[in-house]
Amino acid sequence: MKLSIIGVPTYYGCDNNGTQHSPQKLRNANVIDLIKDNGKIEVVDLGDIDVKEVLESDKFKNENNIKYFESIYDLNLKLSKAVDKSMDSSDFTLILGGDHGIGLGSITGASKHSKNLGVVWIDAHGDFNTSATSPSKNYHGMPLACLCGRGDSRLVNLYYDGIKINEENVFHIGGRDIDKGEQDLLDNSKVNLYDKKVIDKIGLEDVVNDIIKKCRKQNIDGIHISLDIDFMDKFIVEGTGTRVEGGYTVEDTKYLLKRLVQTGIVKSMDFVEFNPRLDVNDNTLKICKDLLEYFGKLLSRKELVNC
Ligand SMILES: [Mn+2]
Repeated sequence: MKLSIIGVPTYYGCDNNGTQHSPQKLRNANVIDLIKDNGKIEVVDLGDIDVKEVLESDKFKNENNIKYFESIYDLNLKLSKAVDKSMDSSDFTLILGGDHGIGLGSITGASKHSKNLGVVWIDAHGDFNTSATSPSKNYHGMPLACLCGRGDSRLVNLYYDGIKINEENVFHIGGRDIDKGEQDLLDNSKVNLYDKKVIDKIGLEDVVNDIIKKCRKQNIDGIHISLDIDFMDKFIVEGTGTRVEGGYTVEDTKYLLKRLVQTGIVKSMDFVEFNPRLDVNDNTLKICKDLLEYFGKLLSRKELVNC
């Protein structure tokens, strides 16, 4: 098992300084060794995407509806290529954000490596705004809609023309702070939405059972996980920019990762929205390390626990 890591040091999608330090903070905390699981996984660090700097005073230059548009377009294009290339030569590609706006590039790259890709988007927020509906104009609230072909046409057609993921192949878990405009869009889409209301009713176990059943029925042959750490409760993850109460635990997150990896078709994952500047006593750093170490163990043993 060879796993490649790509860092994306940016905060331009969330406009909350700090997330750009996440990849290096995680490397310095020895995350690569933790993922290796005592040498069972060969980890290759492909370094960071070169993020084009934009002055804060120029954040609306060239585009009124998406902050830092120029850099967001550029870094996602570079990331698409990097993930596409990485997946040619690795069994698994792990993308360390950065804010969640990088999901556009990572999934665009991953979409080249499955005939019928599924995306599991784990997040307190919908990330399904378009530049027209977004209240904040922060791109990290828009990438999922873009991937499904909605929103700014330059971003929708990034890397190659056309939609990157079929809506019925999107499984969104954990939503509990969804804007009105994006809720309307989601309600009129084929996205599979397992928001807090649904999870409270049926439980995480049946959520995953349903996702796995649909993946089989829809002949999904590859899964990309996009994990926003604000899926977890606001009192658990201090080191992230848009915390929401009523969230989930570290154990819940591990459970989702375990069940998904056990399908044997997860090929790539984003790990996003860790903001070291907002962290308190490295509490969130410790959670990130724990989750990534656990993830390495899952990957190295997945053939033993296939379901
Ligand atoms: Mn998100």
